[in-house]
Amino acid sequence: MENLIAHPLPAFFSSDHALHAPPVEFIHGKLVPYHEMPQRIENIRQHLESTGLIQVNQPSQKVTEADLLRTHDASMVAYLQTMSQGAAAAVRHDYAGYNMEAFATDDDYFYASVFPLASMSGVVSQHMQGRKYFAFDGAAPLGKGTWQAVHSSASAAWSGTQAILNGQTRSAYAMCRPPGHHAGPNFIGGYCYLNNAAIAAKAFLSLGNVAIIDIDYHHGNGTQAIFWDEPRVLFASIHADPAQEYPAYAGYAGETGGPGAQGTTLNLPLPPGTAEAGYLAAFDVLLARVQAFSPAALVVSLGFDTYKDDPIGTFKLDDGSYHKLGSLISALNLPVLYVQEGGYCVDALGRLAEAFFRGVLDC
Ligand code: Q9C
Ligand code: ZN
Repeated sequence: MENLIAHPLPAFFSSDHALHAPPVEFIHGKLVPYHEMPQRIENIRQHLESTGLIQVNQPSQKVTEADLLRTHDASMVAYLQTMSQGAAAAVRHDYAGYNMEAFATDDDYFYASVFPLASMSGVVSQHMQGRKYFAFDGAAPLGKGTWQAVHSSASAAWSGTQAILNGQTRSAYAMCRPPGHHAGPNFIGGYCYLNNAAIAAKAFLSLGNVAIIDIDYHHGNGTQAIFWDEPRVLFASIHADPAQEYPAYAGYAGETGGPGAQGTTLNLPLPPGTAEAGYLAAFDVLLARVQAFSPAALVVSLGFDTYKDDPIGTFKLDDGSYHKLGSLISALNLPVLYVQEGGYCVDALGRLAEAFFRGVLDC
């Protein structure tokens, strides 16, 4: 089947992502190759370009520090920059106060080493000489190219947002790598450093209320935290039950928003192993809530780690499921920024993205 697409979807992609390529992560007691690898987004780009479904642009604008600071604390942004510089300079001992140790591999990345408990905080801050710690897990190591890669990833989301706000397009695809939805106001983790979807949603507030649909396998704890007390942003997520899956501490159905924003967080956790029927039933609930919220714009945190062969997810979606999800979202008839999050069955990602965007574009 060879369809000519009259209006390819504008997509934003930076080759800077490849500057961030941690060698390993620690899962289930073993060091394994880092799942969030450069080939992920390269496969998606190459495959979608060959189908003609998207038109790839370099980010037209860099997101400014001022715009990053609408989403993240200044101390955290400075920390990302400092740690990348430190990795380049190879002065390890200086960074113990940030709770980061270099891991001895041929590629030098800092990995978080201790996860301080709330009850330890007095002791910790003294030993850290007033520095703050920012990593909530060991899955977001920092190397010399990390800052440039995450800044360019956020800039892809930013450029897509601006293209929509400028009226150049109604929808766009931010081909973000690294992903962002586990990064919060002042924390990193789960392969995420800057919250690309949140940065976009903040900018869309100039249009009115904004809804974020998060369909990554994992709960978007970072996005939820950023908008916890923001009544103008609905955060609606379907994900594996955090009682049994990462990130464990957030994503429960009882989390519905802060005192100033009751009912603007919707968590629909599903059991591990959920297949298409169960997923789509939850998606109906999510769509009804989005429609009731009447947003002016939509941000989709798009993960393909719900795929049946994903190496770290357990859901059982297939190509047809993604086509349906794309159609259902498109039928909302809203301006949409699609933001790439997870998905680790690397060889299938191009095909899954094709199925999803054929659903979106109805072709
Ligand atoms: N025992 C995204 O899909 N797993 N992130 C860490 C630690 C981290 C997934 C396991 C999974 C993060 C964007
Ligand atoms: Zn995920």
